[in-house]
Amino acid sequence: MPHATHIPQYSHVPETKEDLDWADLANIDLSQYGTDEGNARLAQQLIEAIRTKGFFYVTNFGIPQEKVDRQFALGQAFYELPLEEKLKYVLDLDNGEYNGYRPAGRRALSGGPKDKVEVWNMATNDGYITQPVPALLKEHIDEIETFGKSLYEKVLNPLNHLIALSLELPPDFFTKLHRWDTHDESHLRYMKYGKFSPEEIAKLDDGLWCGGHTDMGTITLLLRQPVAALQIREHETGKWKWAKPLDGSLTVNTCDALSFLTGGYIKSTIHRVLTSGQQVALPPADQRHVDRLGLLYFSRPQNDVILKTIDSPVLKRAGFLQNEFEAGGHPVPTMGGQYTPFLRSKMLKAKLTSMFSEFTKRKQTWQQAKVKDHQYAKDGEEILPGFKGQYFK
Ligand SMILES: O=C(O)CCC(=O)C(=O)O
Ligand SMILES: [Fe+2]
Repeated sequence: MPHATHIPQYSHVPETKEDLDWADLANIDLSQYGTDEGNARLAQQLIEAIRTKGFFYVTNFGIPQEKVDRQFALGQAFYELPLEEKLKYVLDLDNGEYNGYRPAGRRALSGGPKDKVEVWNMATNDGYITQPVPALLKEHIDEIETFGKSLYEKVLNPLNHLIALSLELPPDFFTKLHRWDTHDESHLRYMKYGKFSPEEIAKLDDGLWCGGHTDMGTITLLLRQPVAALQIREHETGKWKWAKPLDGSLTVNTCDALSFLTGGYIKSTIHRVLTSGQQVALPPADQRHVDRLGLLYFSRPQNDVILKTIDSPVLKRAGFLQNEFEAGGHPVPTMGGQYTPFLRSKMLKAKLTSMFSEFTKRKQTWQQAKVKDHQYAKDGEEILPGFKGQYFK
């Protein structure tokens, strides 16, 4: 048997000592989950958190920190592979393909420098990672799949259950739209934000690693990230606040599909990631010298889910009866996925892809577009009739 590559341990940088304007987020303590009384209390707390701030913490979710840190270690080892090796896993990014490697430098930031964000997505679409992966990760594929599945079972299923309760729906309403062994576009991600040199920092006009945006699926899970750079825009006040890393927690936000399905009662949360620049904010000085490694799970409903407003007594009472597709009299898309015809002609391929793909693929194509001169060039472009791709400031 070949010798498995040694994966060095990952050590997180210390948290910043700066006193930033932190968001005050609710904590969904899953040790209270499982009894009728506990579930009712958590469901109430959760829907309030979702509707006021859009972000919340989850704690006591039953995955030990060593398992989380092993994933950070694997992510670190992946990013240390030679660039030529990583480039073997680049996809057809221009046509919205997602699961694989996205190199840094696809977009110019305002002021000139190119972005330094690298992304490695692993699809768990039918319960297994089926895409090509480098040998380094192949050796650990069971461990990676088990980790993804544990987030699905221990965090996503309970949260989906609690959201259903808060909307007075059957308890399995949302879990049925997210079966582990059915095709969807959920994925686990290792993400790297490379640091900028002081000279590059001086050139940047705004300090965004990634502009204000919303995510596409149901819920995004962010494993505790000690480098302060994530900011959220509170629904209540419209103010940008820093997300503080809380020990042993996940930072969680709600996304586009959940907003469509609830006619906007649950909003897709706006958030952004700061780098270093003059106009927006400087990241804490004590963390400016490090690369920021991220570990995230993006949960999405199955591809055949139609994104129409669901029938819930709570939504009816509150008057949330139509999403933007329905209100505008537009066709309601499905969550949709990977329609990519095998064609030589790039132009024909792009045209057919855009004609037949539904929500996910269309938004991915918009989001991944190469941008030469400014990162907001695609702001406001129509992705589907009734829905625009937007960057929020
Ligand atoms: O890295 C983070 O803190 C958040 C990343 C993010 O918002 C995204 O990739 O959609
Ligand atoms: Fe995001």
